[in-house]
Parts: sequence; structure tokens; C-alpha cells
Amino acid sequence: MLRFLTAGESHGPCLIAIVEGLPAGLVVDVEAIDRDLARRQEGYGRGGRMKIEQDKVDILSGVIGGKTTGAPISLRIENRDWANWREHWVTGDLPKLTVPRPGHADYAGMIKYGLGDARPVLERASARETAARVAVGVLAKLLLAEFDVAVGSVVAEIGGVLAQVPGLPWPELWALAEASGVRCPDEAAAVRMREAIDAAREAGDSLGGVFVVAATGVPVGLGSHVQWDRRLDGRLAQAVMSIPAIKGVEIGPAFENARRPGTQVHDEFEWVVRAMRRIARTSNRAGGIEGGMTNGEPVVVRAAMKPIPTTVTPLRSVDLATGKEAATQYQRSDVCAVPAAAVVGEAMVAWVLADALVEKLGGDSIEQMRRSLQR
Ligand code: EPS
Repeated sequence: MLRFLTAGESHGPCLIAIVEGLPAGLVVDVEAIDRDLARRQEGYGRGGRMKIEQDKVDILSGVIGGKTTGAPISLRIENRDWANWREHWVTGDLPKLTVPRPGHADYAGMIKYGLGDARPVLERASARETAARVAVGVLAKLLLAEFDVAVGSVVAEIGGVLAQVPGLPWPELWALAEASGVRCPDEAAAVRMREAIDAAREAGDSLGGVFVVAATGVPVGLGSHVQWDRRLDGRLAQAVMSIPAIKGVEIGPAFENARRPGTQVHDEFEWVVRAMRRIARTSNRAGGIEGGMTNGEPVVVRAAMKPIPTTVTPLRSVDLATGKEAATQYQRSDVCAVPAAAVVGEAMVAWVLADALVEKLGGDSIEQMRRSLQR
């Protein structure tokens, strides 16, 4: 079983992750981690904070001579912005926030933890935490890559602008997405998405959207139909839904499938002896999962992100310190973080698949896993 925990506040000294259960003998490419950390920081619509941060990982344990040892791996990512907060942090004299922002963790967190101030809530609820997840996700991607599984993402929608995602193999879509400022492989739509982000910025508003994470080369039979908590679709949904601001998750085009009759949804089999695989599917509307198990087709997870709750234009709220109605106050935020969330989505999907792979192949080392893989 793989597991990880993160710690750290948005404006504290650093983010930390502890990862346990990765097999020994995995070559850890630190540059690959830093590359994904940079990918998460990018994206049209990011705010001022990303001009301050330059995320880089420090590996503090579990890796010797560039390879995992099987021991817990601890990771650290510095918050450069902490230099601007250090004094407040030490004295505890942080700017208070007593007017909860609708859509944010502020209100429920204040009530739940009995705090008169949303500051400690927002410090931990901040999507800054997802930098740690992305670093962990690269460890999962590196493990998956040993078994020829690749994970990538594209943005399909921002602020109501829908992309026509071309019918190309996933790696080609990922390459197109990588070259687009909004991770969208449809260049015409990408232009309109950037315009929509500009318009939202002008209007003092924020935008959400939809991203799609796919994994290719996934062997048949990860997850299981035999018990509810072993079903891989459920595990993926939980992991992706746990990303801040993600409010909907689909496996394949699930909501579109729900509107069609079965004969137009289910992916028919054809018998073709192609390399090692003898069977092929005419489509992948199941998103690579049937009966809670991978079926050998690309695993496709779509996620809906709500617009960021911190908006320049105030929303109605109540000052919990005075009990009087008050407008929300704006300090700093992103206008749109859907391209960044897509990179976090990759990390969470990679994590779940790596966990399921370790579960299926067992083994405490990469070598043992390799020996037990039968395609
Ligand atoms: C966030 C608010 C902004 C974002 C932040 C998430 O930070 P700040 O309050 O410092 O302006 O930039 O995202 C990140 C720092 C990041 O690394 O993604 C929030 O309130 O959730």
C-alpha cells in the first residue's frame, strides 16, 4: 500500500510530504520533479504569487545514490514568500480575516475549529498545498514509467469556452497542450480561453473549467470489482475530488454517456492480433475502466473546477467578529488556475494508479514488480 501525507501552510516556511511504500530501486529524477513543479506554476490566469515562487524539491530521506531504498521518502519545497511573512509568523500577528469568502473553506473552518479568524484555515486550505502533491505525483509517475504507463492532461473548458479536442493519440494531445498557455490542444479555443481570462480579470472575476487526465499503457486488471473500496473508479474519483476547487469527476464522458442509449455507449470488442494484444475496442467511452478495473484502454478522468472564490469584485458576506453584513475583501489571487489544477490532477491519478500497480504486482523492489508483471 502506498500512502502519503503533506504538511505546511501557504505562507509558512515550506511544504513537506512524506511518502511511504514505494518499492526500492526506483531511480528518482529530481529534475523531473522540478519540471512538474514548474508546470503547475504556469498557466495563463495565475496571479502575483507565482512571480514570487520558484518551486524546487529537496529530497531529505529514502533516496540514496539517486535510488529509493524502500524507506519513507520526505520531500521539502520552500515557500519563497515566507520571507515576507516571517515576522508576522513568529509574533502571531498575522492579518486577520473575519469576513468569510463564499466558496472558500473560511466559514466552515472557523466554525469547526472554533477560531475567530479564518487565517489559519486559509493558510492550510490554500491550493499552495498542491505543490507537495505534484512532487509526490512525479514519484508515482516515475514508478509507472518503469512499466510503460504515462500520465498527462489537457484542459477541455475554461469559463464556458469549450475545446474541440482533436481525435489524436493522448501523447500528441499532451504535446499540443504543453505548448499552449492554457494546456489546451485546440489552439482556436485556447485563444478564446485566454480572452475569457482577460475579460474575467478586467471584470474583477474568476473562472473555473474542466480538465482531462489520461493514462496510457495501463495493464488490465488494476482495481477490483469484488469490494466497494477496491473499485478503481471510486478511488480515482476520491483522489481527484480531493484537489481544492474540484467539484465534479467523471470517468470517460460519463455525463454524456448518461444521455445516450447503451448501444451507443459501450465500447465494442474486435478481434485483432496486434502485437501482444489480441483484442481491441472500437471506442473508449468507458474511460478505460469496467467493473472497477482497468480494461487496458487509456484511463480517462475528467474533472470540473469551480471558479476561484477570491474575487476582486466583492461578494456579500458577514463579518463574524461584529455580526454585521460586510463585503469580502480582496488581497491577491489567481483569476483562473484550471491549467495548474490539471497538473495536480495528473499527480493524483498517477498516485492512484501507482498504488493499484504496487497492490497488483506486490514486491518490495522494482525488480520484484517487474518479474510479476504478466501482460
Ligand atoms: C490561494 C491564493 C493565492 C494563490 C495560491 C492559492 O496565494 P496568495 O494568497 O499567496 O496570493 O497563488 O496558490 C499558490 C500559492 C500555489 O502555489 O498554487 C488560495 O487562497 O487558495
